[in-house]
Amino acid sequence: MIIKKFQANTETEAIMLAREELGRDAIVMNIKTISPKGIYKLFRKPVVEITAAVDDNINYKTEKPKSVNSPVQAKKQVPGIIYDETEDIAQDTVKGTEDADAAPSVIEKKLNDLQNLLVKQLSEKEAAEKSEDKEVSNKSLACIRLIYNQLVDNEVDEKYANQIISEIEGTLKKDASMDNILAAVYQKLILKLGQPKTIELNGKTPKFIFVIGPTGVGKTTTIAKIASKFKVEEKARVAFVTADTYRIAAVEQLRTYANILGVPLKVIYSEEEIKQARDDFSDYDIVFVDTAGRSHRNKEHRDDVELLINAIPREERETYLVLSATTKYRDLIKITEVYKEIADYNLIFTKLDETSCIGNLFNIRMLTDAPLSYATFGQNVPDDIARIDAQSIAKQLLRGQ
Ligand SMILES: Nc1nc2c(ncn2[C@@H]2O[C@H](COP(=O)(O)OP(=O)(O)OP(=O)(O)O)[C@@H](O)[C@H]2O)c(=O)[nH]1
Ligand SMILES: [Mg+2]
Repeated sequence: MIIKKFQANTETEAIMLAREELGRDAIVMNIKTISPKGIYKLFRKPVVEITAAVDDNINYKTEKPKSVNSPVQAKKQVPGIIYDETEDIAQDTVKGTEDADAAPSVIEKKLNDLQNLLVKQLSEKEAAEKSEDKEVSNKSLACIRLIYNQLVDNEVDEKYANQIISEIEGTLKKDASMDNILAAVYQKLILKLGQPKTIELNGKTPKFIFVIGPTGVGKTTTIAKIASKFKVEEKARVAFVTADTYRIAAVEQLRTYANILGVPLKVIYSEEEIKQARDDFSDYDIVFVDTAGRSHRNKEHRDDVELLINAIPREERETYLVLSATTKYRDLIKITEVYKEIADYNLIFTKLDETSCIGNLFNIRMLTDAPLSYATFGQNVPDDIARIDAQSIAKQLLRGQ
């Protein structure tokens, strides 16, 4: 007798697999659903497992020639079989039966006894294995669930939370403790957040810093904060350019900051004028270019910004996309897509003081692969700004509200 287990997504598929290999006479001895264990519960669906058997001695006794597809040979050819080798158990018993007419009932009875015995043995063995690793995996799984929920509570996209969990899976021991799992997730988060990219004055100067982004997110205020640090702490020669000529108030806002800091300001209306500004400010270390916040859906505006950025050679400029941490995730996705067409950017997040959920910082970093740079957390110029610290973001993502 050959007894085998077959796994498939549905019972019908599993039976088809069994018949394919063992022939149409195969009988199904047991059917059960196997739920993935431990960490796999998060990612894999349950499968149906059937135990099927066929009595190859009946074939032997009736002297049917074994074809290429006979059960024994087919077994060696069909891949994907999970369980094997509890075969030929009934061979001796069946061989000893001389009377051909009596054979079916005797064989049937003995087979039934054997089937029952085997099914019992198999299920006892499985139950023992199950209870053994259940204790361990369930404990670790509970920790993973907790951390996963924490990330999602902090608005990390489920897609990315799942990605992190599946990536640490291979590195964890079967009986990993909460501390082990937390440490693995924390490290993964830090790696994914990456090294922050901030403005450095070590290349060719003047460096043009383009600040782009939607309306009212804090572009102008952020320029004032960063510029102030360079002017005061690094004693750098700083200049301002504004292309935000759509509103008088916008120019006046930057002029106010320029006056306070004692830096020159140029208002430009065209691509030619920014090229002129590049010549005029050739003695400066850093030139901040403020742009108008218009709807990212406005194509004409996007084209204007793109022309301005491209007027400055690539190696002389950096672009920073300013996003508010309070903006809805779905809108942030659209905004980042639109600006990706304009330039390669680094990410600045503002208004962190207005939200306790910073999952979007992580989500947008994952989505765009753009480096994170600064975060702002209040209206005070120049104090409420800092370079993004991956460790502190990772800690916040793992912390409860
Ligand atoms: N709470 C809070 N408010 C901020 C922050 N950054 C800027 N703001 C405020 O947001 C408002 C808009 O800031 P702006 O700097 O004018 O924004 P903008 O992106 O230049 O706006 P437009 O030029 O009109 O597109 C102001 O009231 C700022 O004080 C921040 O980190 N936290
Ligand atoms: Mg502005």
